Amino acid sequence: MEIRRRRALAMALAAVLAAVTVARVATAATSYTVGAPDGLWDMHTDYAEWVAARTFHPGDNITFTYSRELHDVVEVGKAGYDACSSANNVSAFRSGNDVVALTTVGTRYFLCGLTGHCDSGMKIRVDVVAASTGPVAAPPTTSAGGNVVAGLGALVVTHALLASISVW
Ligand SMILES: [Cu+2]
Repeated sequence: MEIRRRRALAMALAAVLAAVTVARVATAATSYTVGAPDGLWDMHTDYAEWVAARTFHPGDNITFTYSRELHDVVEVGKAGYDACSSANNVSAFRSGNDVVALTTVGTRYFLCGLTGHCDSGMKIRVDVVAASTGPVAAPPTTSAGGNVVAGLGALVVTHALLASISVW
């Protein structure tokens, strides 16, 4: 009984370690240059199309690259994004190479604060979603369940043996 328990514990630990390893691989940080490779932070790039082709996870970061004389970057809330208003901005950047960390799950809104630029489409909405763990985490769970079934099977056999012995 004691040996079986230790074995089950070891199997469970192995499953947890495997799951942790998979989770680390799945959450590897990615850096994106906004608009690249076909554009940048400018007046021509279709940002809705750009974000639609990518999936952003916590830990990733996005970099706005542009000429400081021509543009800037203002992070706003949804209302500011919809109205192209930077009046209640969350933060403002104007280095020309601004790295923004996407630390948590949620939606971030950015626009260019120069007059008319946001209205011309220079605005971007970034949805940060949790890294998927479903399909990749499934194998360890299945193997742990298999061990439980095997353990129960051994238990049933042991009981059957004991029963046959007591008959004798
Ligand atoms: Cu601009």
